[in-house]
Amino acid sequence: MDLTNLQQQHKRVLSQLENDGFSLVHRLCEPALTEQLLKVSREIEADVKNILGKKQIGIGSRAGYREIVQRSPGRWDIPITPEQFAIAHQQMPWWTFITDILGQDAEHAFSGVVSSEPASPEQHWHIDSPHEATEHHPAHAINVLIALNDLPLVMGPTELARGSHLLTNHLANPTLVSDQLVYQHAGTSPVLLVNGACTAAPEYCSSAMSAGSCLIFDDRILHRGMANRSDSTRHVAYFSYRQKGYVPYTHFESPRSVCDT
Ligand SMILES: O=C(O)CCC(=O)C(=O)O
Repeated sequence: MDLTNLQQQHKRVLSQLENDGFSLVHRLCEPALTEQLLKVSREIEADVKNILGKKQIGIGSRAGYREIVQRSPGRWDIPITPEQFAIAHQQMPWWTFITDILGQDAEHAFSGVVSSEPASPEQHWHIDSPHEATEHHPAHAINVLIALNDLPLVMGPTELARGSHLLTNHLANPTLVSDQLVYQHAGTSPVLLVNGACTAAPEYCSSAMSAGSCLIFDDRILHRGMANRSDSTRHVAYFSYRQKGYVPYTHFESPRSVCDT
């Protein structure tokens, strides 16, 4: 891509993130980077699941372990550090989006892989962190999801509710309950955000992703992983960044380790 196209793409991504709450950037990662993320993800996932063995694991952050959380049935979240992935954020193709939104001093919050097994159902709609103030502020945290394989609709890519980051503010809308937005709750949906108002509910958006494509989104947007109706496991790596000083608190809440006896 030449410089002008790159600059236009950059502006488009920033504007979509502000207005829609997300942007899908096709093939942002080179194949070598995508393969490296997939290789490390597979190795660490195999090790963790091997140690987990037949230990009990429920659904959600509090019912999991430090090394693995089952986000919804058959959907496994395994934290992997940048060091384990052998990457430096500053060299990642998404890094300038992160610093333009969160500031030059943006910090890494979490990273890892989410793998959804064949037949894993769709998740309930949720946000990853709640608004922090009554008035709308720019994003305090941004997620980057990277498709590690080609991800057709049948494998269940992430679905988002366009513009819902502007509507999930429980401090401005007393009908919303923060915990029901953050923790997956059957009653949460895009329609709930406009209950009683004359505006249309946010549009549901999901797209097939080719390997290396990145879905970048505001932590406060309503989203969910879709059902995997294929016969292969779906792997997406994620990197989550926060504004300096913002402390996320709901992602990995269990103090226990798979290594505990
Ligand atoms: O699997 C996905 O596509 C999204 C997963 C997710 O949002 C979550 O588990 O919190």
